[in-house]
Parts: sequence; C-alpha cells; structure tokens
Amino acid sequence: MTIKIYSHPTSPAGRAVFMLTEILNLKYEFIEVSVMAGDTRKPEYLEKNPNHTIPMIEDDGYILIDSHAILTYLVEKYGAKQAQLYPKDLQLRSTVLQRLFFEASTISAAFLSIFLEIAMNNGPGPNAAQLEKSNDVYNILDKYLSKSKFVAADHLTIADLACISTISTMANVSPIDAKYEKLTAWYKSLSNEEWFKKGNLPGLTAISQYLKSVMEKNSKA
Ligand SMILES: N[C@@H](CCC(=O)N[C@@H](CS)C(=O)NCC(=O)O)C(=O)O
Repeated sequence: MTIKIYSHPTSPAGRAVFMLTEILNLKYEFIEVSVMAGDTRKPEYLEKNPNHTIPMIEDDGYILIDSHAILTYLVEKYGAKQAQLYPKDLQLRSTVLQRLFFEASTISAAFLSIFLEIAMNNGPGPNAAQLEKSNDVYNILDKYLSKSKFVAADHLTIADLACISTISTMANVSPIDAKYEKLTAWYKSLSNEEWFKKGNLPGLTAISQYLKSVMEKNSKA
C-alpha cells in the first residue's frame, strides 16, 4: 500500500520529508493540505491529527505526525540500504536525535517568530531580537559543522535534512553572514544535490517569493 503524505510544498517540516523520499526513492501519494486555507482545522483532519500540523503520514492505516518522527520512521522502515541516514550506533544516533530536537525546538522557533512577524504582524522584516536569535542558530550550527562534515556526523543524516529545510527558508529573511564559513559551505554543498532540488527547492522558492512580496508591501505601508 502506498504511503500518503499530507503536507504543503511551502512547509519547511514537510520539505524535510520530501527530501528524504527523494533519497530513498520512495513512492507516495501526496495530499495537499493548506494551513492558510484552514485545512488542518477541518474535523476530518483533526480526527487523524488533533495537533493540527503538517506534515503527517499514513502508512497502511498507521498515522504519524511531526517531521522528525516521520524521518526516523521512514529510514527505519524503508531505508535498509541507506541506514547510515539514521545510524544504529548509539552515540551517533543520539547525536542525530539531539540535532533533530535542536531543530524542533530552537531552529524552528527562530524561523516561526520571523515568519509571524512578517506574515501576521505586518513587519517589514525580522526585528533586532529575531535577527540575533537566527544568528545564534547559525553560530551553533557553524560550531557543530566545525566538528563534523555534516551536522551530526561525517556523513549525511536525517538531521541535515531537518536543518537545511528550515535554514534555507530562514536565510532568505535573515541572510547567513559569510563569517559562518562551515555553515555556508554545508548549505552550498547540500543545495547542489538532486534531492534538494526536487524535494526542497520548489516549495522554498514559493515561500521565499511570498515572504519577499509581503515584506515589500509591509515596508511601504
Ligand atoms: N514539529 C512539527 C512542526 C510542524 C508545523 O508546525 N507545521 C506547520 C506548517 S510548517 C503547521 O502545520 N502549522 C499549523 C498549526 O500549527 O496549526 C514538525 O516538525 O512536523
């Protein structure tokens, strides 16, 4: 039975999952769910996901929400040939989990705050505190990347997918300073990958254009 993925191309969390499906060459049925249009608050969606978020997957009747949990599930179930994406080694796996939790708590919060400032608060862009927070995130990732080639290990893991989807989105509204050399190089190298171009770029381009146009409108108001 084909996995169903409920998401929207612009969702950073959803794009992390789409990049993984490209890497695993996983076939799925895409069900477009728009937060903006209120789809996640409809009774039939809330029945499956009371947390009213995207992405969500349905695998032969099993429902799972949260991109980080979905990434681990998909590699465990469908990624036998690419098991290094979620390493079995306890310490490596724990570092991957720590980076996933860092994304879920700190990186996502930094971006959400900026997104709300622009989309809901009519801000012309991130305010000083939000810029400071995003730069703190860049600095932390730069430090991680000076210890290993990728954010959690010397090879690609699902932590990179979780981080690059949000970082690539946030970088459009809070640019990454060139002084974060490791982070800049990591971003550049991942963005050359086919799975990035197919799984991340289309939605990233759409949300970037949206944010740019709202920022322009807000700065004229
Ligand atoms: N930790 C969750 C966050 C998901 C999330 O916040 N998704 C947003 C869209 S990018 C959403 O569904 N927002 C609607 C809501 O929270 O009601 C994940 O990684 O899946």
